[in-house]
Amino acid sequence: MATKNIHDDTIAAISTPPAGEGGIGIVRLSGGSSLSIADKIFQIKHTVDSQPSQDTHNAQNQEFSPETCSSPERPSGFLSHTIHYGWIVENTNGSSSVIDEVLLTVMHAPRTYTREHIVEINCHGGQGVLKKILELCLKHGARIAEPGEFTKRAFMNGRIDLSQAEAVCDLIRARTDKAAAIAASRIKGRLSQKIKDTRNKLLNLTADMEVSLDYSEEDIQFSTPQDTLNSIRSIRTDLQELVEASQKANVYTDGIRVSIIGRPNVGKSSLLNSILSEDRSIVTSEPGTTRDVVSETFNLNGIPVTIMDTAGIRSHYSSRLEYLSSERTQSAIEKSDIVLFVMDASQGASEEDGLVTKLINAANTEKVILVLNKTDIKPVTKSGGDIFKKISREISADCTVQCSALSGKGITELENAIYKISTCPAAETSNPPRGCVSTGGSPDISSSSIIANARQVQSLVKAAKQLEEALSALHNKHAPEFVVIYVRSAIDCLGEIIGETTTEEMLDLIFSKFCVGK
Ligand SMILES: Nc1nc2c(ncn2[C@@H]2O[C@H](COP(=O)(O)OP(=O)(O)OP(=O)(O)O)[C@@H](O)[C@H]2O)c(=O)[nH]1
Ligand SMILES: [Mg+2]
Repeated sequence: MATKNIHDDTIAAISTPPAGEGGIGIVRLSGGSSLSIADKIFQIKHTVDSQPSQDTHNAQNQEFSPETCSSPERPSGFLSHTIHYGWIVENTNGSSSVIDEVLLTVMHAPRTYTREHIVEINCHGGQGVLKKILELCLKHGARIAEPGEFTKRAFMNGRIDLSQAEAVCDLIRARTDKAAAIAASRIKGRLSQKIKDTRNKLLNLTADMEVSLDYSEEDIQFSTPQDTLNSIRSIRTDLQELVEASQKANVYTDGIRVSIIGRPNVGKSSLLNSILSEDRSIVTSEPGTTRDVVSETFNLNGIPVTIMDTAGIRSHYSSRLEYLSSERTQSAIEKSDIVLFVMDASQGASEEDGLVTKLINAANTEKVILVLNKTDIKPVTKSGGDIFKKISREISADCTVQCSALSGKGITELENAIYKISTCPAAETSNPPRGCVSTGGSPDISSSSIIANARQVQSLVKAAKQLEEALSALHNKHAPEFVVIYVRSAIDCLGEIIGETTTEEMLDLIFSKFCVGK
């Protein structure tokens, strides 16, 4: 069954992870020639003992057409949405050799992921087999798929809109259950529906305003300026609430980066190991053990946290290696959403701690936690506490946590502090820093939540801003034509979210982030 949407070229890719071994691997074909390509490489197996026939070359040169569909032995003759057991064979010079024993699924357009004919070959999961089967598909006329091209076709063929397509990528990339729940809600189309409804309301509003403009001479009033103002205000508030809820939730999808900074030997690597409950970074009693950035990602109540242990900050470099290490530490600070400034509570402040303070202030770091480590050796005294309080003020620390990386005391409090700061109120900005989200507290995330991703939030913010302009034009009694221009612009911004008004470059950028085979 062909539809006008089927692309002329058929694409193929390995849809399972591109490295390593797995029990099963999948090669996927999509496009008008999927079935005829499958005809040339698949041989059905009727019994467990049967071997592939040596005479498959007759089937080879036949293109897929309704006439060749009739054979129940060949993929082009299989019923749609059926799965078949057989061999993948390679025919060369009249003889055939077996590549793998497989299950082949046939799905006819348009009831497929891409709305094109799809063939999926479930083979064994070794890279050698997968690459060989892909190579055979290419040899018989398929072209290698670009990243995200199957999903791009689903979008281009109208099966899903852009926000749902992006959600597929977000779901694959989700590192925690909460991130997965957010992506799942977008795949279901809840965000799309909300955006479509809001756009429709604005379209009706502009239609109303334009008609009243056309009949302005005739004293027919379709909606009063006050009605228009109320409607725009309510939609703008709605969009702002969506922006806020999304910013609050996106820390669960985007994650945060936390760096551990301090002078040598204060226990930075010990802290990393204690947080990860793993012997990840080398710890010795010699100052200067860590030379490079050691990073790892862990799940903090649903937030993917990438934590970075760094080389200690020194006042002098005695080697080029130490200098290069310090450059990496600085770059880690700059990449961080939260900095953990670690000090040795048993020793108090030193000249090098002052350098760390300067570095943190120079980097204009958003969030800092002062960590007073080694409290098992000596608890923080009143006079020591005053020094630490002064430092805390100097770096505008969000909080101070006392702990012992050695005994584990205070580590849970430190994790709680990181979590709390990650979900803290953000400054009102159109492009908030990663990891800093809005209006405090853990958001209630489920597959029914409506949450926009960072790109979509930008479009929502732009739309809300245009509505703001429309409101001020109405307030200032500007000509209705101006109001219409702003509202139309807001409609376009919302269109970017679902792909109604998205440019080709935007689409290329969005789909380039996908993995190959999806
Ligand atoms: N008593 C005690 N010792 C600690 C604690 N944390 C770290 N240490 C010890 O302090 C020494 C240095 O620890 P590291 O974790 O390597 O310190 P670092 O800050 O990573 O050091 P560099 O990589 O050299 O900058 C080691 O002997 C640790 O066992 C702690 O909480 N209490
Ligand atoms: Mg270290």
